[in-house]
Amino acid sequence: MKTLKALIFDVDGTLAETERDGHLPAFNAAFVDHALPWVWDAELYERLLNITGGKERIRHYAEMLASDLLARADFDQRVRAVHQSKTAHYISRVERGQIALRPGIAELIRAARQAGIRLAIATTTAPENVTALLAASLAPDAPSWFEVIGAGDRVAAKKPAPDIYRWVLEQLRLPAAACLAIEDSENGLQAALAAGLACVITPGEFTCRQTFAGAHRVVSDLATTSLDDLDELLRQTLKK
Ligand code: XBP
Ligand code: MG
Repeated sequence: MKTLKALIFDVDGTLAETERDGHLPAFNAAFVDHALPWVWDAELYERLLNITGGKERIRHYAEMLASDLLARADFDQRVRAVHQSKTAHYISRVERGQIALRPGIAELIRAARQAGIRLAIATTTAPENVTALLAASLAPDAPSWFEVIGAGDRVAAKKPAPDIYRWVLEQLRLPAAACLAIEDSENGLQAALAAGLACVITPGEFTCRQTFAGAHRVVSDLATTSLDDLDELLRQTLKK
């Protein structure tokens, strides 16, 4: 009898290197669409990722470097418009098959389904980005494999706040002790821990320089992690 009843996956950086292959180029394409003289490179973007949420990230950048734009009465409306363009560019890249799942992700998800382990998503990205990625990179009906998809503006306080994980647990009607979170970042780890969840970290290209104090396991990827490994990890965690 497994202790583990549900796996709760983060999306960006965890399921796939979506920041490198999707969001960053999509932001830059949206800036061109909106005649903004901005170009985010990988070094800057790694820093900007400390701000979760694409709209919040654009606002933060404007607060740092574009006070003229910030002062405009229609600033919030412009941020939403830029973010909508960015989301369209991101989904277009996903649908063109430009984003592959990280090692072990598809196998673990399929094994969980076969074992009756429930699946959920807890992410900061927009929900349409999640369903597009799952359908394009896993299976056309993959979004339906996830009982709960907690995404984007579902909660006001984004990671590292625990709100999205707490919402997902409420929807699952499960205690944190029966679940395991899988994340790639310090923000995601803090959100999961604050929600009472054990958390496995698989650092990605933009988060491998972060520290993950409190993580229950840190592995480069999930290629050699089985469902039984995760069930045993949760059991050991609960004994402490
Ligand atoms: C990472 C994020 C998101 C993405 C961009 O989410 O912070 O904001 O960078 O997506 P995750 P949006 O919790 O999956 O790691 O522009 O849709 O916010
Ligand atoms: Mg992430």
